[in-house]
Amino acid sequence: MLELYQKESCPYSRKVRARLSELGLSWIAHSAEQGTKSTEVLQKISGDQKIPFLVDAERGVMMHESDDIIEYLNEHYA
Ligand SMILES: N[C@@H](CCC(=O)N[C@@H](CS)C(=O)NCC(=O)O)C(=O)O
Repeated sequence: MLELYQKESCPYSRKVRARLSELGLSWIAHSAEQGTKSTEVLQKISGDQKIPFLVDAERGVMMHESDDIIEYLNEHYA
């Protein structure tokens, strides 16, 4: 299952959410609002609190950068 650390208000997150929807993929949204458990987890697994951050556990892939995430989705899920 794809997991996306993101925020509703973040334009880069919005771009990734839009592509996930266009591709009809199932994914889990983790809201990385300040002080939440999701933000703690994000810090631990990515080393910072930058969003969007994609986790594709099945492929063992984790990545920052909205354009890179979209390219990855297009390559593996389009
Ligand atoms: N170039 C990045 C920009 C991402 C970005 O600036 N995200 C903001 C939120 S909209 C953020 O995480 N800021 C906090 C930080 O950089 O630690 C992308 O396209 O994903």
